[in-house]
Amino acid sequence: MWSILAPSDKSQGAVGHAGPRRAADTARTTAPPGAAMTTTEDRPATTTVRGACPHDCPDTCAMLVTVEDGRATAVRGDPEHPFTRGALCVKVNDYVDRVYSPKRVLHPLRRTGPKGSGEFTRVSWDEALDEIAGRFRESIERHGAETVMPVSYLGTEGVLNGLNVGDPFFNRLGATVTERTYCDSGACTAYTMTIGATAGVDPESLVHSRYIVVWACNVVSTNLHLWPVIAEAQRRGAKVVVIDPVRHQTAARADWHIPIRPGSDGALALALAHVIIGEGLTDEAYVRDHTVGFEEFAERVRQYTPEWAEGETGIPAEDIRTLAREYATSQPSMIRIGVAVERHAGGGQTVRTIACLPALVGAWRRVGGGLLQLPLWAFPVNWGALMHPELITPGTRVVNQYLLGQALTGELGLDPPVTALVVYNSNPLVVCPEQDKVAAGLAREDLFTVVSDQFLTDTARYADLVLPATTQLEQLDVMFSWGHLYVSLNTPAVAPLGEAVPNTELFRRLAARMGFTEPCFSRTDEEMVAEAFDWSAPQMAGITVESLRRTGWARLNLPSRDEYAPHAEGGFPTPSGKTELRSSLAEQAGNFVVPLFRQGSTEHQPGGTVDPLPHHVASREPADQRHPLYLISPKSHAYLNSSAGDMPAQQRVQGEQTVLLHPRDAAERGLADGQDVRVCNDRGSFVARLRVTDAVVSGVAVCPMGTWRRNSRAQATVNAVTPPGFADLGNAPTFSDTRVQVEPA
Ligand SMILES: Nc1nc2c(c(=O)[nH]1)N[C@H]1C(S)=C(S)[C@@H](COP(=O)(O)OP(=O)(O)OC[C@H]3O[C@@H](n4cnc5c(=O)[nH]c(N)nc54)[C@H](O)[C@@H]3O)O[C@H]1N2
Ligand SMILES: Nc1nc2c(c(=O)[nH]1)N[C@H]1C(S)=C(S)[C@@H](COP(=O)(O)OP(=O)(O)OC[C@H]3O[C@@H](n4cnc5c(=O)[nH]c(N)nc54)[C@H](O)[C@@H]3O)O[C@H]1N2
Ligand code: SF4
Ligand SMILES: [Mo]
Repeated sequence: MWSILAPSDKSQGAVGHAGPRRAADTARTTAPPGAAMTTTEDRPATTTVRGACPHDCPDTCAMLVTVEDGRATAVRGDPEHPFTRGALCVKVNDYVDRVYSPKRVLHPLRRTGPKGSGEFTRVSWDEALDEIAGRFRESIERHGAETVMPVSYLGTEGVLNGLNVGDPFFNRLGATVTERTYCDSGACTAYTMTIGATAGVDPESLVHSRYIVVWACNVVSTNLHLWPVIAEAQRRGAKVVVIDPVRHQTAARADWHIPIRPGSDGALALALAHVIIGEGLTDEAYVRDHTVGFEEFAERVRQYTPEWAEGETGIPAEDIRTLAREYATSQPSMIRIGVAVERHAGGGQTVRTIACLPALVGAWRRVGGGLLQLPLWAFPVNWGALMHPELITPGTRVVNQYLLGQALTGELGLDPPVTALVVYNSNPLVVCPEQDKVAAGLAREDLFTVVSDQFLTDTARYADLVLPATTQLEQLDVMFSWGHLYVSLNTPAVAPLGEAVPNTELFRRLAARMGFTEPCFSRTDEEMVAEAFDWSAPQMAGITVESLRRTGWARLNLPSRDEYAPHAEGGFPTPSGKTELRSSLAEQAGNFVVPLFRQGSTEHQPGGTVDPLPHHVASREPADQRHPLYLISPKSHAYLNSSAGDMPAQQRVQGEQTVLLHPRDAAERGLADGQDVRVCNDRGSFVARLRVTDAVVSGVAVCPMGTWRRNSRAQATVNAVTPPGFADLGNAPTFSDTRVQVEPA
């Protein structure tokens, strides 16, 4: 039954337990001494090169790449890395097949057929760059530079080639600034308001937790290498609770699965606070010393009774009381939030409320207690040197790329309109809501579209020019992690295939063609590595580029997982230095997007008033007779977002696009397991294979995201029905605030 979200895959269970750890970095040296970072010459016939998985995944695995006579022949997880523990996942353990896939784009391509047809002819880099520069200049002359819009996300997560690699170029050009809030933006705003942009706990310290609440996260699929840590805690006696509308393979391994109605987590969190305070389960000293606003907070949550929350969540009031009591009294207790909690109208307040809970019960006091979400903030990344926000022309408009469909079809009323689009590190036709609008926009004859990718994605098929991008084995990069505390250096294992270039090189070439002379446009990759982090920060003590060249990775210089309790004595990076149950930032600044997702000044921040106390926000899309079912679209097990969605091995594991329904909902509609169904609402529809299972809460349809349109039955995937609205904080998406009907196809 659990194979529904984890189809027939044995490899995912292969992560072992940490073996003995070697202290000496030199014990891990495999690259020949003196091997240059960027050249692949002068290596013996068979070598092992140290790399790091490039994916937007919390695990950031340390990879060992076997290279024979200049060709990569295998990748494997580094057995010495305490988090990777020698195993990659089903998405990556055949990465070599991705690198050498016959589907790779290896040369610049110019469109010859209609947009979307996928008909292209090979052109030279010179021709491609000339055409881009010429078309940009034409468009800019006619409409002004804001007519150019970049779209990028986290196809690769490396500091060099990832989220910000194109920012200096587009800032200097004067292009529309895009806000990138797909993932965790609502949570980051909520944390900033509540506990500050803290790195939170060390994920490895969860072995010391006595109570672990996995709240909307399918760890075994999406954060695989955390599972052995949780399982170890479980063996040591911790209770593991999963709060999720789906009894997936992570829920199946928990001690207690609490099924919940999508979008109602805020109600649950408020009721937990109600019980904790009402029953006197708070850690009074911690609350007194390390929180602000307790009295008002207590007054606020008085109205949110478990009985009320039962109506919202579908969880029996008595279970809510039990959860509150156990969570408060089993110290140290830990909450691991997944992205799904932020993906509805009240997602921001939901995370705000959850972030208050550890302080109420004093969970931060001990190693293994607190909240786990984004250890990324522990890395001293030099964001400014990456983005160069000072190159933005003041007043330049900001458009959220979540609204791409509306931006391209004119619905947003942009003046000037977008007439030139550059996509890299992203596949918006699959990952963006309002898929039909995105497709209609991309089909515009007057839109000049450039896509840089490794593959001819659904989006790339609409491009006028496709530019070939290297894979991680062909490029230098340095990596932070949002799931552990190790920095890693990815040394290129092989020379770039064909004429593929790293994103860094792509933007050097574009900048040169546009005549940009600022020093940041001629930085080499090695120079960018040197700028990527503040190497003199205390966390980096003992770590240098040189040492990473030898070791591949290193733990940040922080206390060990057995000692690290970052907020035992408070010290939250909020204005008051405390957990702000009543948020001064919410009161003063209103709503905002953190700089990671939106570069530049505070201009055009969403703003508005935000109640400084946590509160309940109802779903935006209420049920109606035509669309009575909630739809959620969690991550696929075998794809990484849409990456690998066209790879045969992963397709075999994932199977075709599927929608899950509870037997009652299927029966009501006369639908049978295995039949093709249409999932629809007023925004669009898609066709999927029906799986009838009581693993999902009744009233909910579940369709994993990541399938490509062209590999689906009706050329449409789950984002054909998802809405464009923002959640209450951080302009987070509202993928989960979606209602649909399911009917025979
Ligand atoms: N295999 C795989 N791993 C991945 C990725 C991938 O695409 N595939 N993507 C990576 C990325 S970019 C990210 S952001 C992370 C995300 O990883 P997760 O945080 O795990 O995110 P999701 O898979 O979206 O959702 C997790 C769970 O939330 C549940 N859920 C949905 N709506 C609700 C709700 O309203 N309330 C509650 N309580 N639960 C709900 C879903 O059923 C699902 O089990 O995974 C990363 N890892
Ligand atoms: N319905 C629904 N929609 C979602 C989500 C959901 O849960 N449900 N999740 C959202 C989340 S959390 C996220 S993070 C986003 C993810 O959105 P994206 O980051 O856009 O994810 P991918 O679809 O994997 O697209 C990445 C693309 O970058 C390409 N790529 C990889 N490496 C490189 C490189 O080095 N250079 C270049 N030029 N290209 C490269 C890959 O081949 C791939 O086509 O999707 C969001 N969309
Ligand atoms: S996708 Fe995640 S789990 Fe898989 S190899 Fe990469 S970092 Fe590790
Ligand atoms: Mo994400």
